[in-house]
Amino acid sequence: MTRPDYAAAAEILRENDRGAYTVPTKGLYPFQWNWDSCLTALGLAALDEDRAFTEIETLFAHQWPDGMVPHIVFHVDDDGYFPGADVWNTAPILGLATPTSGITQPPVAGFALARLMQRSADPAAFADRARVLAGAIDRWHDWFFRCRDPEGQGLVAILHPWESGRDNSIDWDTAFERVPTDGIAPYTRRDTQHADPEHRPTKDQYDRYLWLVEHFRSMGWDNTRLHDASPFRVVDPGFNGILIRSCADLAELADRLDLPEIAARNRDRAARATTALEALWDEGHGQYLCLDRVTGDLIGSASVGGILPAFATLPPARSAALAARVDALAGQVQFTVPSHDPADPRFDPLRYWRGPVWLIVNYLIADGLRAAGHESTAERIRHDSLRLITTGGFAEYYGPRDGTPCGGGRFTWTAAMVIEFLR
Ligand code: 9WN
Repeated sequence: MTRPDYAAAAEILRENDRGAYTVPTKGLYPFQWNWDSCLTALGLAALDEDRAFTEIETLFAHQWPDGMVPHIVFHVDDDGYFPGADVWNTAPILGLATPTSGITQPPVAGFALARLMQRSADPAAFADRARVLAGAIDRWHDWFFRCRDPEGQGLVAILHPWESGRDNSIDWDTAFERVPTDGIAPYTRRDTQHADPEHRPTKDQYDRYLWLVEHFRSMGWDNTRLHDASPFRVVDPGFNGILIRSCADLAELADRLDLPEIAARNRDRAARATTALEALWDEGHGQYLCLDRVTGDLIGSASVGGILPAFATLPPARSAALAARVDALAGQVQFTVPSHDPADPRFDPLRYWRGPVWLIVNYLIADGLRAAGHESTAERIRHDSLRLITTGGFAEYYGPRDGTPCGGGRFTWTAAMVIEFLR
């Protein structure tokens, strides 16, 4: 891989920079997204460390009073995206100065902040800012276990597919059948005007996404009530794996920043969740599965969400099995890691999270596998990721069979991951 790709990636980051935050891509996503920003900060750091910290600080400036960090911050008016600020209606209900969405996203911030500090040329210069952010991330982690694990089972639930970041994964299909669609306000989608509708979620899925938003809104976005009131409550191993890694990384960083209480709390959260994660392991699939918290059943859907826990520190036998799983998938596609098992008849190679490859997910899996000693699998993922850029440019996601670029173009976090892969 040659330097021009690095230069092209840097150009995309600059192009999507709105001063104190970046947009995922022009047109399709005109606001700030939570996990996009945190992962983008890693790429930004290679260009301008100060700007990288600002990216995360801007997101956390919109943390809710209860500790949640929303999945979208609507910094500007733009009707190019649906559902916009008026649909969520959080600002009037909660008295927020800037409107946000009312749900959250995968908590990569703890990991991202720790990595920024590890890599910093001058960590002492950023220590004060890191301390403030560590406190805010600790409050977010506390929110997760208070509001999304009210019975103290050790793992947190998502209440909306958008929270997982893997919006239309096959993982949600069965649980989604419980979500009604009656009574939702008429609406016009915008995503299908920017991207190929065949590569996006269906209308039926959008109706259910909207029903959940309207349901939570009708309850005043009161997170002390939403968990038990949601017909969709799923424990996603990928989401929890990310949370475990962020708790563990935040704990280590807090030690270095002389914040012993934050360190102890997050070490404890990571340990408890790692133990609880074991209940999601499925020997038959050779990976983790989602758990439907309403029925108590594991969901028989072999998605990349069940491989993503490789990002966290796992018992060695689990990491080894996940590496073997990626190697086995590599035999079925041209580009790893498909977001769903191609052997499943529901696999859909170009439809968003039902088959395509996403570079951010590749990065997280490769990072964890490398740390666990599975160098060759990690290297294969890195190699495939960079080949996708060469053949398809900086797309939002790609077909795993032939590398077809899909969704939005000139995509920020794809560019950030390329910068990371080229380090
Ligand atoms: C809803 C911004 C986001 C990503 C998600 C991805 C997609 C939004 C959408 O885009 O979701 O949040 O409207 O489709 O699934 O992971 O954060 O890039």
